[in-house]
Amino acid sequence: MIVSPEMIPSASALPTASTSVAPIPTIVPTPPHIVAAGDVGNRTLWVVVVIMAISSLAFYGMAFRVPVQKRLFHIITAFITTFAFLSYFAMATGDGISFASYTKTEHHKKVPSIDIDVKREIYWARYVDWSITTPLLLLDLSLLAGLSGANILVAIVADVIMVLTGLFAAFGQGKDSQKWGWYAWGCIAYLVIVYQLAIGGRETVARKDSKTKAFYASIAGFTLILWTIYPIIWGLSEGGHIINVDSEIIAYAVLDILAKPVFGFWLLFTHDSMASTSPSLEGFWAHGFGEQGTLRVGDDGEA
Ligand code: RET
Repeated sequence: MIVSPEMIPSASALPTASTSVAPIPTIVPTPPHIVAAGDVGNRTLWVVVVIMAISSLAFYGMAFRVPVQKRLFHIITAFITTFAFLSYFAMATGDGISFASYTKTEHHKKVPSIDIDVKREIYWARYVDWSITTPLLLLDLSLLAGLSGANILVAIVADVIMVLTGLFAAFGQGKDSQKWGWYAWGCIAYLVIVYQLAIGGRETVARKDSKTKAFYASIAGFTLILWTIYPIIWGLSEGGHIINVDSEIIAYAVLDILAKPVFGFWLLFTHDSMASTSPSLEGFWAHGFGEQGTLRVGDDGEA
């Protein structure tokens, strides 16, 4: 459009600038509400650091008391508590912790409801620990039952999916349905593990001696009951924000002590007492590659 001089309004028609400035309403952003561990939680983390360290030393000690052919369970179990020691050390020192943000609506009777921004501590080191140690725990149980390689692989992959979906759920920034969606995938993966241990494991251990059968039934039963409590605690803490961070730490600490050191001592003492029936691993595990199997530089495979 072309503007002609007649179209410009006279000075009197223009709005006049006023000298008084009206007060500008100030918006003070309310800082987010922080949900973090207190003294009790921190002390609990340190207690578990010590328990995991002592158990690891004990398991390595037990490993050296048996011949290398009988050491597989000892080594796997000692690795489990070593990873747990490192993860608890990370959590107790303040590393391995991050924050997840969410909005909480507070309902009031007389005044309108208000939304509060909340930041809750998420102990991500837990998930790193679980992604390594729960497959190792499954390996212990699978080897005891004599599960096939194919079944072990399915159980371990399902386990890693369960832990990773739990991690995604814990950090989910989106809608609640998204978070519980991740959680649901984790629960489905957990059912795959239960199937492998309860159905597959029971079927294969049935071919073994009665002592091993009875032992597998008790230790796998103990494991399944214990593992089922983890998603419940998750639902009450990281998921539903019903219990505080200290209670979350204590609940996981009790479960972790039962699932790792108590499980480990039970497994290794029983295994050592059944030494005559436990398999002896020769070959690569005990001796490395022998003369015949060793590939030398320069070998071209021709006679
Ligand atoms: C999550 C949330 C997603 C759904 C499910 C879960 C299960 C976790 C379990 C953890 C076990 C941990 C152990 C640690 C040992 O120290 C990830 C909480 C099913 C079963 C045994």
